[in-house]
Amino acid sequence: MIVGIVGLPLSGKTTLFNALTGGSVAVDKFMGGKRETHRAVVDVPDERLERLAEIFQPRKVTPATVEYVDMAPVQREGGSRSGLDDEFLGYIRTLDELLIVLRAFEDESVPHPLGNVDPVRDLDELMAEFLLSDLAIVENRIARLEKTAHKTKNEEELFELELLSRFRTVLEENQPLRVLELAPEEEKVVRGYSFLTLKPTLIVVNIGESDLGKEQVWLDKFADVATVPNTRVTAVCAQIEAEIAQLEPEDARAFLDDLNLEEPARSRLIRDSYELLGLVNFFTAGEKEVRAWTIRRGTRAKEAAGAIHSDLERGFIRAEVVPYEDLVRLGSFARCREEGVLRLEGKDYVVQDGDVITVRFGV
Ligand SMILES: Nc1nc2c(ncn2[C@@H]2O[C@H](COP(=O)(O)OP(=O)(O)OP(=O)(O)O)[C@@H](O)[C@H]2O)c(=O)[nH]1
Ligand SMILES: [Mg+2]
Repeated sequence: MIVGIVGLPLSGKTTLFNALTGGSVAVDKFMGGKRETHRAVVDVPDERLERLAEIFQPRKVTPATVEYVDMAPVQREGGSRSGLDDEFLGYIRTLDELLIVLRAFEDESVPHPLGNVDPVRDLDELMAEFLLSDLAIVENRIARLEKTAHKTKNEEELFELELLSRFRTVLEENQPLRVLELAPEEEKVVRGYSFLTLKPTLIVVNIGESDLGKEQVWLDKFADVATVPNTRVTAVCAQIEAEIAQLEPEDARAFLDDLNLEEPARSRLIRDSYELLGLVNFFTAGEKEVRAWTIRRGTRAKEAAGAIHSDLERGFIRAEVVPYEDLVRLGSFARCREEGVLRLEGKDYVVQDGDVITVRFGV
């Protein structure tokens, strides 16, 4: 699962990338415009995994991960409304989620591409680009379908045409496609188009050091956006977070205390971006390893077993399932069996978030 960090030039993308990944990619005030990107795989903090590790004392603990990509800035070629570079947009379309960085910090030594600091306007600018790009795809496809669908009366094509017409209306009203809550069969029809405004979106307002504690003032400006489905808005100071990410744990604690912060925003941001992906975690637990596995919501037991190993899917017999809460409350699989909370499930069982699963299989 890949989360792309996108934003206008010099909004703090690389700084935030460093904060999230604990890395130290050089930030350079004059780097704007470079195409290359950085990427890193990051562990998703999960308290449940820690609790399971306390019980099983495994040799190894393996959390779920998410990958972050630090993107080149969004900027229009020659400042025209002609839209963005196709290659750049094509790449953004392959991402699973967008993390949009908006500059809210003041710093005279860092120029702003639009002249002054105004994160609400910057979000409008970015959304306008993404909306136009989606609209172009929708209109192209509608034009093609209109030529054929009415003649052939092909039901699938008519269904898609009707759906895309609704998309066009939404985009023309300047709304992201996320406002539509799609039924699974609708989602399936349009998945291949990878619409930008349909992707889960985490908006990060990058505030200045002096605005720490005044996050809500900034967040209030984005109250409307925050109500859009599959959208979250949060405020952090990327610069400080990047500095904290470089510290040893004790130093980081002291630093946070100094600033009256409870936890680094890093953990929260990673969790937010992970949750927005709409995925489900199940666990395997034993003396050897306690591990989190990532599957899509609605995945059935046999296929979920395949996430662990293809042999487990092929030779799937049944799954022994205990909800995480019960296992932590009772302290062992044996006690769960005695109490009747350990269930045997067949291949079609829909795996739930937090299930601890032992797969029985034979090959
Ligand atoms: N004061 C302050 N400066 C920041 C903050 N975040 C980033 N900066 C500074 O802004 C400049 C640009 O930061 P980058 O992280 O390189 O921004 P970027 O979006 O990756 O820039 P490009 O990739 O060139 O578009 C650097 O000088 C950073 O030190 C912040 O929260 N506060
Ligand atoms: Mg950068």
